[in-house]
Amino acid sequence: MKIALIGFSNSGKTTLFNAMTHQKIEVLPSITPPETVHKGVLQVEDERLRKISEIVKPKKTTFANVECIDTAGFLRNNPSHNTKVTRELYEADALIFVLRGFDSPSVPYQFDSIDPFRDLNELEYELLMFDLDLITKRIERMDEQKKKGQKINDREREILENLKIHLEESNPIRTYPLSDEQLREIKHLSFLTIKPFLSVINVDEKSFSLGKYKEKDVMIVCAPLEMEINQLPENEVSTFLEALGIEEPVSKKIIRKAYELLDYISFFTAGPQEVRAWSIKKGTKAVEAAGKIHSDIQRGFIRAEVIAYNDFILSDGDFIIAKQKGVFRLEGKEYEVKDGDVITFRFKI
Ligand SMILES: Nc1nc2c(ncn2[C@@H]2O[C@H](COP(=O)(O)OP(=O)(O)O)[C@@H](O)[C@H]2O)c(=O)[nH]1
Ligand SMILES: [Mg+2]
Repeated sequence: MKIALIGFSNSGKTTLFNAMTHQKIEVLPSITPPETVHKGVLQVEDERLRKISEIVKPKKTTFANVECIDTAGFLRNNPSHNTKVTRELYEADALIFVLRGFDSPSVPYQFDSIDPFRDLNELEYELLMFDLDLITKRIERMDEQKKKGQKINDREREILENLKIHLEESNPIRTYPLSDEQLREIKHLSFLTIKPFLSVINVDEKSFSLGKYKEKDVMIVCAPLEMEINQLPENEVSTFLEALGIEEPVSKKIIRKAYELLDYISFFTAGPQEVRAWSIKKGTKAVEAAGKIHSDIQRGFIRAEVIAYNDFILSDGDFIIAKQKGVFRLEGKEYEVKDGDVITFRFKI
Protein backbone atom coordinates (compact mmCIF):
# COMPACT_ATOMS: atom_id res chain seq x y z
CA MET A 1 0.00 0.00 0.00
CA LYS A 2 1.20 3.48 -0.80
CA ILE A 3 -0.07 6.69 0.72
CA ALA A 4 0.87 10.25 -0.20
CA LEU A 5 0.81 13.35 1.97
CA ILE A 6 -0.39 16.37 0.03
CA GLY A 7 -1.04 19.95 0.97
CA PHE A 8 0.14 23.50 0.59
CA SER A 9 3.68 24.39 1.51
CA ASN A 10 4.28 25.02 5.20
CA SER A 11 1.26 23.05 6.35
CA GLY A 12 3.42 20.54 8.20
CA LYS A 13 3.65 17.66 5.72
CA THR A 14 7.30 16.93 6.31
CA THR A 15 6.91 17.25 10.07
CA LEU A 16 4.11 14.70 9.93
CA PHE A 17 6.14 12.53 7.58
CA ASN A 18 8.99 12.51 10.10
CA ALA A 19 6.58 11.48 12.81
CA MET A 20 5.14 8.68 10.74
CA THR A 21 8.35 7.24 9.33
CA HIS A 22 10.70 7.91 12.27
CA GLN A 23 12.88 10.16 10.17
CA LYS A 24 14.64 13.36 11.09
CA ILE A 25 14.44 15.43 7.95
CA GLU A 26 15.04 19.05 8.79
CA VAL A 27 11.85 21.07 8.80
CA LEU A 28 12.25 24.75 8.19
CA PRO A 29 9.67 27.28 7.15
CA SER A 30 10.23 27.46 3.41
CA ILE A 31 9.51 30.84 1.92
CA THR A 32 10.36 29.67 -1.54
CA PRO A 33 8.90 26.30 -2.19
CA PRO A 34 9.02 23.85 -3.99
CA GLU A 35 10.21 21.52 -1.29
CA THR A 36 11.77 18.19 -2.04
CA VAL A 37 9.91 14.92 -2.19
CA HIS A 38 10.63 12.32 0.47
CA LYS A 39 9.82 8.65 0.53
CA GLY A 40 9.70 6.37 3.49
CA VAL A 41 8.26 3.20 4.86
CA LEU A 42 6.17 2.72 7.94
CA GLN A 43 5.59 -0.41 9.83
CA VAL A 44 2.00 -1.49 10.32
CA GLU A 45 1.68 -2.08 14.05
CA ASP A 46 -0.34 -5.20 14.78
CA GLU A 47 -0.80 -6.52 18.27
CA ARG A 48 -1.90 -9.85 16.84
CA LEU A 49 1.41 -10.34 15.09
CA ARG A 50 3.24 -9.73 18.36
CA LYS A 51 1.07 -12.34 20.10
CA ILE A 52 1.67 -14.91 17.36
CA SER A 53 5.39 -14.25 17.64
CA GLU A 54 5.32 -14.73 21.40
CA ILE A 55 3.90 -18.19 20.86
CA VAL A 56 5.92 -19.27 17.84
CA LYS A 57 9.21 -17.59 18.85
CA PRO A 58 10.51 -17.28 15.30
CA LYS A 59 13.96 -16.01 14.33
CA LYS A 60 12.36 -12.99 12.74
CA THR A 61 9.09 -11.06 12.99
CA THR A 62 8.11 -8.96 10.00
CA PHE A 63 5.32 -6.40 10.10
CA ALA A 64 3.46 -5.32 7.00
CA ASN A 65 4.66 -2.09 5.41
CA VAL A 66 3.03 0.99 4.05
CA GLU A 67 5.01 3.25 1.76
CA CYS A 68 4.62 6.93 2.36
CA ILE A 69 5.40 9.78 -0.04
CA ASP A 70 5.86 13.30 1.30
CA THR A 71 5.13 15.40 -1.76
CA ALA A 72 6.22 18.92 -2.62
CA GLY A 73 3.65 21.49 -1.54
CA PHE A 74 0.99 22.85 -3.86
CA LEU A 75 1.22 26.50 -4.77
CA ARG A 76 -1.69 28.81 -5.31
CA ASN A 77 -2.23 29.87 -8.90
CA ASN A 78 0.70 27.91 -10.19
CA PRO A 79 -0.70 25.16 -12.40
CA SER A 80 2.63 24.15 -13.94
CA HIS A 81 4.16 23.56 -10.53
CA ASN A 82 1.05 21.79 -9.28
CA THR A 83 1.01 19.51 -12.30
CA LYS A 84 4.52 18.41 -11.35
CA VAL A 85 3.32 17.70 -7.83
CA THR A 86 0.40 15.63 -9.07
CA ARG A 87 2.83 13.36 -10.92
CA GLU A 88 4.08 12.21 -7.54
CA LEU A 89 0.59 11.00 -6.75
CA TYR A 90 0.04 8.50 -9.55
CA GLU A 91 1.22 5.50 -7.61
CA ALA A 92 -0.53 6.41 -4.39
CA ASP A 93 -3.44 4.23 -3.30
CA ALA A 94 -4.75 6.85 -0.90
CA LEU A 95 -4.16 10.56 -0.35
CA ILE A 96 -3.67 12.24 3.00
CA PHE A 97 -4.59 15.91 2.86
CA VAL A 98 -2.46 17.78 5.37
CA LEU A 99 -4.31 20.98 6.26
CA ARG A 100 -2.70 23.83 8.13
CA GLY A 101 -4.56 24.60 11.33
CA PHE A 102 -1.78 26.35 13.22
CA ASP A 103 -1.08 30.02 13.17
CA SER A 104 2.49 31.13 13.50
CA PRO A 105 4.09 34.42 12.53
CA SER A 106 7.40 32.67 11.93
CA VAL A 107 5.97 30.24 9.38
CA PRO A 108 4.75 32.10 6.29
CA TYR A 109 1.70 30.93 4.40
CA GLN A 110 0.24 31.50 0.97
CA PHE A 111 -3.12 32.54 2.35
CA ASP A 112 -3.67 35.46 4.67
CA SER A 113 -5.77 33.44 7.05
CA ILE A 114 -5.78 29.97 8.56
CA ASP A 115 -8.74 27.97 7.33
CA PRO A 116 -8.18 24.24 6.91
CA PHE A 117 -11.54 23.63 5.21
CA ARG A 118 -10.88 26.30 2.61
CA ASP A 119 -7.53 24.62 1.99
CA LEU A 120 -9.25 21.28 1.61
CA ASN A 121 -11.53 22.76 -1.04
CA GLU A 122 -8.63 24.39 -2.83
CA LEU A 123 -6.65 21.16 -2.89
CA GLU A 124 -9.60 19.16 -4.12
CA TYR A 125 -10.09 21.80 -6.80
CA GLU A 126 -6.48 21.33 -7.97
CA LEU A 127 -7.07 17.62 -8.28
CA LEU A 128 -10.37 18.16 -10.10
CA MET A 129 -8.68 20.43 -12.61
CA PHE A 130 -6.02 17.84 -13.18
CA ASP A 131 -8.60 15.11 -13.87
CA LEU A 132 -10.65 17.35 -16.08
CA ASP A 133 -7.60 18.20 -18.14
CA LEU A 134 -6.72 14.53 -18.43
CA ILE A 135 -10.22 13.62 -19.58
CA THR A 136 -10.45 16.47 -22.06
CA LYS A 137 -7.16 15.51 -23.67
CA ARG A 138 -8.07 11.85 -23.78
CA ILE A 139 -11.44 12.54 -25.40
CA GLU A 140 -9.82 14.82 -27.98
CA ARG A 141 -7.27 12.17 -28.80
CA MET A 142 -9.92 9.46 -29.16
CA ASP A 143 -11.98 11.67 -31.44
CA GLU A 144 -8.96 12.37 -33.64
CA GLN A 145 -8.27 8.67 -33.89
CA LYS A 146 -11.86 8.01 -34.84
CA LYS A 147 -11.72 10.66 -37.52
CA LYS A 148 -8.67 8.96 -38.98
CA GLY A 149 -10.71 5.78 -39.23
CA GLN A 150 -9.00 4.07 -36.31
CA LYS A 151 -11.01 1.90 -33.98
CA ILE A 152 -11.62 3.36 -30.53
CA ASN A 153 -13.15 1.94 -27.37
CA ASP A 154 -16.66 3.39 -27.50
CA ARG A 155 -17.47 2.20 -23.98
CA GLU A 156 -14.51 4.13 -22.58
CA ARG A 157 -15.47 7.18 -24.64
CA GLU A 158 -18.96 7.15 -23.16
CA ILE A 159 -17.80 6.78 -19.56
CA LEU A 160 -15.33 9.63 -20.01
CA GLU A 161 -18.05 11.87 -21.37
CA ASN A 162 -20.16 11.24 -18.27
CA LEU A 163 -17.25 11.70 -15.92
CA LYS A 164 -16.40 14.96 -17.62
CA ILE A 165 -19.84 16.35 -16.86
CA HIS A 166 -19.53 15.09 -13.30
CA LEU A 167 -16.19 16.88 -12.87
CA GLU A 168 -17.45 20.05 -14.49
CA GLU A 169 -20.10 20.15 -11.80
CA SER A 170 -17.23 20.13 -9.26
CA ASN A 171 -17.71 16.53 -8.21
CA PRO A 172 -14.77 14.20 -7.67
CA ILE A 173 -14.74 10.97 -9.66
CA ARG A 174 -14.93 8.92 -6.49
CA THR A 175 -18.53 10.01 -6.02
CA TYR A 176 -19.57 8.79 -9.47
CA PRO A 177 -21.11 5.32 -9.36
CA LEU A 178 -18.83 3.21 -11.59
CA SER A 179 -19.36 -0.51 -12.03
CA ASP A 180 -16.34 -2.83 -11.87
CA GLU A 181 -16.54 -3.21 -15.60
CA GLN A 182 -16.56 0.55 -16.17
CA LEU A 183 -13.64 0.91 -13.78
CA ARG A 184 -11.65 -1.53 -15.87
CA GLU A 185 -12.24 0.55 -19.00
CA ILE A 186 -10.70 3.65 -17.47
CA LYS A 187 -8.06 1.94 -15.34
CA HIS A 188 -5.25 3.03 -17.65
CA LEU A 189 -5.89 6.69 -16.80
CA SER A 190 -4.36 7.95 -13.57
CA PHE A 191 -7.17 9.98 -12.11
CA LEU A 192 -6.59 11.66 -8.79
CA THR A 193 -10.10 12.42 -7.54
CA ILE A 194 -10.87 8.73 -7.77
CA LYS A 195 -8.45 7.98 -4.96
CA PRO A 196 -9.77 7.64 -1.43
CA PHE A 197 -8.49 10.30 0.92
CA LEU A 198 -8.48 11.41 4.49
CA SER A 199 -8.00 14.85 5.95
CA VAL A 200 -5.63 15.69 8.74
CA ILE A 201 -5.64 19.12 10.35
CA ASN A 202 -2.30 20.06 11.82
CA VAL A 203 -2.96 22.28 14.83
CA ASP A 204 -0.66 23.79 17.41
CA GLU A 205 -0.31 22.35 20.88
CA LYS A 206 -2.77 24.74 22.46
CA SER A 207 -5.56 24.08 19.95
CA PHE A 208 -4.82 20.41 20.28
CA SER A 209 -5.30 20.38 24.03
CA LEU A 210 -8.44 22.50 23.67
CA GLY A 211 -9.87 19.96 21.22
CA LYS A 212 -10.33 22.41 18.35
CA TYR A 213 -12.15 20.96 15.27
CA LYS A 214 -12.94 17.87 17.31
CA GLU A 215 -16.56 17.82 16.16
CA LYS A 216 -15.57 17.64 12.50
CA ASP A 217 -15.06 14.51 10.48
CA VAL A 218 -11.30 14.93 10.23
CA MET A 219 -8.22 13.74 12.02
CA ILE A 220 -6.57 16.27 14.32
CA VAL A 221 -2.86 16.15 14.99
CA CYS A 222 -0.15 18.33 16.34
CA ALA A 223 2.64 17.28 14.01
CA PRO A 224 5.63 18.68 15.94
CA LEU A 225 4.38 16.91 19.04
CA GLU A 226 3.99 13.65 17.15
CA MET A 227 7.50 14.07 15.82
CA GLU A 228 8.76 14.41 19.38
CA ILE A 229 6.85 11.33 20.45
CA ASN A 230 8.40 9.30 17.68
CA GLN A 231 11.87 10.21 18.78
CA LEU A 232 11.32 9.00 22.33
CA PRO A 233 12.62 5.65 23.54
CA GLU A 234 9.87 3.05 23.06
CA ASN A 235 9.27 2.53 26.80
CA GLU A 236 8.49 6.20 27.36
CA VAL A 237 5.99 6.61 24.55
CA SER A 238 2.86 5.47 26.35
CA THR A 239 3.46 7.66 29.43
CA PHE A 240 4.00 10.65 27.18
CA LEU A 241 0.90 9.94 25.10
CA GLU A 242 -1.22 9.56 28.21
CA ALA A 243 0.02 12.82 29.66
CA LEU A 244 -0.98 14.60 26.46
CA GLY A 245 -4.32 12.89 26.12
CA ILE A 246 -3.38 11.25 22.81
CA GLU A 247 -4.92 7.82 22.39
CA GLU A 248 -2.34 6.50 19.96
CA PRO A 249 0.42 7.81 17.71
CA VAL A 250 -0.86 9.43 14.53
CA SER A 251 0.84 6.95 12.21
CA LYS A 252 -1.20 4.13 13.74
CA LYS A 253 -4.41 6.09 13.35
CA ILE A 254 -3.68 7.02 9.75
CA ILE A 255 -2.77 3.48 8.78
CA ARG A 256 -5.89 2.08 10.39
CA LYS A 257 -8.01 4.60 8.55
CA ALA A 258 -6.21 3.90 5.27
CA TYR A 259 -6.86 0.17 5.69
CA GLU A 260 -10.54 0.93 6.19
CA LEU A 261 -10.69 3.28 3.23
CA LEU A 262 -8.97 0.84 0.92
CA ASP A 263 -10.67 -2.25 2.31
CA TYR A 264 -7.42 -3.90 3.27
CA ILE A 265 -7.07 -6.80 5.68
CA SER A 266 -4.11 -8.76 7.03
CA PHE A 267 -3.27 -12.41 7.12
CA PHE A 268 -0.31 -14.04 8.81
CA THR A 269 2.25 -16.69 8.05
CA ALA A 270 3.89 -18.31 11.05
CA GLY A 271 6.93 -20.57 10.97
CA PRO A 272 10.11 -21.05 13.00
CA GLN A 273 12.07 -18.84 10.60
CA GLU A 274 9.64 -15.98 10.31
CA VAL A 275 6.29 -14.76 11.55
CA ARG A 276 4.94 -12.23 9.15
CA ALA A 277 1.92 -10.05 8.39
CA TRP A 278 0.70 -9.53 4.81
CA SER A 279 -1.76 -6.95 3.56
CA ILE A 280 -4.35 -7.79 0.95
CA LYS A 281 -7.60 -6.40 -0.37
CA LYS A 282 -10.71 -7.80 1.26
CA GLY A 283 -12.11 -10.47 -1.06
CA THR A 284 -8.70 -11.78 -2.14
CA LYS A 285 -8.70 -15.51 -2.93
CA ALA A 286 -6.26 -17.89 -1.26
CA VAL A 287 -4.36 -18.47 -4.48
CA GLU A 288 -3.82 -14.74 -5.05
CA ALA A 289 -2.82 -14.25 -1.43
CA ALA A 290 -0.21 -16.97 -1.99
CA GLY A 291 1.10 -14.93 -4.91
CA LYS A 292 1.78 -12.05 -2.52
CA ILE A 293 4.40 -14.21 -0.87
CA HIS A 294 5.91 -15.73 -4.01
CA SER A 295 4.77 -16.36 -7.57
CA ASP A 296 5.98 -19.99 -7.24
CA ILE A 297 3.58 -20.56 -4.36
CA GLN A 298 0.75 -19.19 -6.45
CA ARG A 299 1.66 -21.27 -9.49
CA GLY A 300 2.12 -24.51 -7.58
CA PHE A 301 -0.73 -23.88 -5.13
CA ILE A 302 -2.19 -27.09 -3.69
CA ARG A 303 -4.10 -25.89 -0.66
CA ALA A 304 -4.13 -23.45 2.21
CA GLU A 305 -4.06 -24.65 5.81
CA VAL A 306 -5.94 -22.03 7.78
CA ILE A 307 -6.49 -21.27 11.44
CA ALA A 308 -8.31 -18.08 12.42
CA TYR A 309 -6.26 -15.80 14.67
CA ASN A 310 -8.30 -16.37 17.85
CA ASP A 311 -8.26 -20.13 17.34
CA PHE A 312 -4.52 -20.02 16.76
CA ILE A 313 -4.01 -18.30 20.11
CA LEU A 314 -6.45 -20.61 21.92
CA SER A 315 -4.63 -23.62 20.44
CA ASP A 316 -1.33 -22.19 21.61
CA GLY A 317 -0.14 -22.22 18.01
CA ASP A 318 -0.21 -26.02 18.04
CA PHE A 319 -1.65 -27.56 14.87
CA ILE A 320 -2.46 -30.84 16.63
CA ILE A 321 -4.51 -29.06 19.28
CA ALA A 322 -6.15 -26.96 16.54
CA LYS A 323 -7.09 -30.15 14.68
CA GLN A 324 -8.54 -31.68 17.85
CA LYS A 325 -10.58 -28.56 18.41
CA GLY A 326 -11.75 -28.74 14.82
CA VAL A 327 -10.51 -25.24 13.99
CA PHE A 328 -7.83 -26.28 11.53
CA ARG A 329 -9.19 -25.96 7.99
CA LEU A 330 -8.04 -27.02 4.55
CA GLU A 331 -9.06 -24.49 1.96
CA GLY A 332 -8.78 -24.42 -1.82
CA LYS A 333 -7.74 -21.81 -4.35
CA GLU A 334 -11.06 -20.02 -4.29
CA TYR A 335 -11.19 -19.55 -0.51
CA GLU A 336 -11.66 -15.90 0.40
CA VAL A 337 -8.99 -15.00 2.94
CA LYS A 338 -10.32 -13.47 6.16
CA ASP A 339 -8.73 -10.82 8.32
CA GLY A 340 -6.48 -12.51 10.87
CA ASP A 341 -6.17 -15.89 9.15
CA VAL A 342 -2.96 -17.71 9.98
CA ILE A 343 -2.11 -19.56 6.79
CA THR A 344 0.35 -22.22 5.68
CA PHE A 345 0.38 -22.65 1.92
CA ARG A 346 1.06 -26.09 0.49
CA PHE A 347 2.47 -26.01 -3.00
CA LYS A 348 4.54 -28.00 -5.46
CA ILE A 349 7.39 -26.51 -7.45
N1 LIG B 1 3.79 26.40 15.37
C1 LIG B 1 3.74 25.31 14.63
N2 LIG B 1 4.64 25.13 13.65
C2 LIG B 1 4.57 24.02 12.90
C3 LIG B 1 3.56 23.04 13.10
N3 LIG B 1 3.74 22.05 12.18
C4 LIG B 1 4.82 22.43 11.45
N4 LIG B 1 5.32 23.61 11.87
C5 LIG B 1 6.47 24.33 11.32
O1 LIG B 1 6.14 24.76 10.02
C6 LIG B 1 7.29 24.75 9.19
C7 LIG B 1 7.00 23.96 7.92
O2 LIG B 1 6.79 22.60 8.28
P1 LIG B 1 6.99 21.44 7.23
O3 LIG B 1 6.70 20.16 7.92
O4 LIG B 1 8.31 21.57 6.57
O5 LIG B 1 5.82 21.79 6.22
P2 LIG B 1 5.64 21.38 4.69
O6 LIG B 1 6.13 22.51 3.88
O7 LIG B 1 4.17 21.17 4.53
O8 LIG B 1 6.40 20.10 4.47
C8 LIG B 1 8.42 24.18 10.02
O9 LIG B 1 9.16 25.24 10.54
C9 LIG B 1 7.69 23.46 11.14
O10 LIG B 1 8.46 23.39 12.31
C10 LIG B 1 2.61 23.26 14.16
O11 LIG B 1 1.70 22.44 14.42
N5 LIG B 1 2.74 24.40 14.88
MG1 LIG C 1 7.80 19.49 3.11
